[in-house]
Parts: sequence; structure tokens; C-alpha cells
Amino acid sequence: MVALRASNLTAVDPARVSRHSREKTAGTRQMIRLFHVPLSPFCRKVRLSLAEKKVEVELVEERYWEKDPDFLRRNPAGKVPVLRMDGKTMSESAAICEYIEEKHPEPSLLPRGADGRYEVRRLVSWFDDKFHNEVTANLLYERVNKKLTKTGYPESAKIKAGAKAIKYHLDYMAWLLDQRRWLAGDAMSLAERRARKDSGKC
Ligand SMILES: N[C@@H](CCC(=O)N[C@@H](CS)C(=O)NCC(=O)O)C(=O)O
Repeated sequence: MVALRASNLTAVDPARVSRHSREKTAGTRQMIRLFHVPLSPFCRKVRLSLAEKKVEVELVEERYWEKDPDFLRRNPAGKVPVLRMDGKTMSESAAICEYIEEKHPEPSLLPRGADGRYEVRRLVSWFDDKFHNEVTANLLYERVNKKLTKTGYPESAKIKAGAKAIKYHLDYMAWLLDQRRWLAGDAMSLAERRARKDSGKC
């Protein structure tokens, strides 16, 4: 883990907004840095967005379960990913990806029109919420995360529920892809970046 001075950090939890301080870059260009866990689907979404736009980033592995005080200062919510970019420290993968999209519009991962943008956002949210809670959390958190973080043993009821849910959700994705070229419409989008991350592990 790379140590950063607390005075250089911007906390990002709205509940602790009074503690926020904007990093002073004083005109110096700083390396973009992503605090992440390789197996986290939320982190993978951000890594894929940056890669798609050919934005160079330094990856710093953050074992969030060790609750390092420096990490909690960066994101008091204690979650990865955290992206340090443009003198800001940002959390929440969906908001981060939209920020990257606005700062680096090419190649675009969001359609131009309101309808298309709505559909991409709906699907990203569907993966982040429904798919993640019903599939990823049940299958991968149980099988991989618990072992990694030494927080107990997999619960078979959760694994069964995850295995059942994944069939139903993959059917929905197959149905979507029958109707369109890409998940959210005619072009590749953040929805693909999001779907891709759930083919991996957290
Ligand atoms: N809504 C957050 C979710 C991030 C998240 O839950 N990350 C997990 C790793 S996959 C984490 O850091 N969990 C730590 C915790 O919940 O304490 C985002 O989109 O960035």
C-alpha cells in the first residue's frame, strides 16, 4: 500500500463532508491512482473504463478488510474502488465511471440521446444492485471473499440461491441481446463494462 499524507486527501463520504479538504495540486500533474482489489467487480468496472479510454493509472491494492486508517480517510465508507484523479479522491464506481466518461469522452461509453443514456444507466444500476446482491454476493462473496478475508465459511443456502438466480439473470441478458446488438443498444457502453465485471470475482 502506498502511504499518502492525510492533508493530501479528500474524504468522500457525504456524511462526513465537513472533514473534506480539496487536494492542492498547485499546478503539478499527478499520477492517476486507483485503490482497488483485483477481484472486485466494482473495481474492475473502473479499470475497464480507464483502459477503454487509454488513461494510464497506477493500481494500488487495498485490502479494505484491514481497515487501514489512511484508506478510511480516503473513503470513510471503507469501500473500494477509490480513484485519485485531478486532485480529487473519488468513490462509488458508477459516479467514477461517469466522471471518467465526461473527462475523457472518446471512445464514448454512453450514447448521445437521453433514451440511450437512460438504458445504459438502468442496466449499470441493475448489475450493481440486483445482479450483484442476488448472484455475485451469494456465489463469489461466499466462496472467495470469506476465505480471503477470513470471515467464516461459505453458507450453502446462499450458494444455492446464487446458483438459482444466475440462471434467471443470464436468461434476461440473453433476451436483451436477442433484441439489440449490445446490452444497452446499438453500441458498446458502460453496461458492457459492468456486465464484464460480474463475469469475474469479487
Ligand atoms: N457502491 C459501491 C460498492 C463498492 C463495494 O461494495 N466494494 C466492495 C468490494 S467488491 C467493498 O469495498 N466492500 C467493503 C465493505 O463493504 O466493507 C461502488 O459502486 O463503488
